[in-house]
Amino acid sequence: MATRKQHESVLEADRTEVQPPRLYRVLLLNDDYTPMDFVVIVLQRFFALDRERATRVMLQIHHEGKGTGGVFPHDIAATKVEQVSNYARQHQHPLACVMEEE
Ligand code: TYC
Repeated sequence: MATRKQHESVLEADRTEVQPPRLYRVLLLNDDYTPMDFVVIVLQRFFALDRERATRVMLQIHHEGKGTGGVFPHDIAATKVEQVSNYARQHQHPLACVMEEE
């Protein structure tokens, strides 16, 4: 009588290394024209900073040229850049927002 092997397959350990997601810093850049209050609102609205932290980050940007809104995985960082850039353009301010890999 012919025998058939049943269930020959074996579950093997998954040897694929899982890497942590690459992270991107979303930066706001200083300029001479965007009002300070507007930058504080942007930091509160898009980066969920409270008024005090937002004011501190805004002043750091004003004095040092750039500052961090937050650090996120790629697609979230890219969305923040788009949202901030669109919001600034809508209000006719030159505020620049960029992302860089950590
Ligand atoms: N330098 C601007 C001013 O004096 C304020 C400012 C702060 C602008 C932060 C942009 O990302 C910025 N009105």
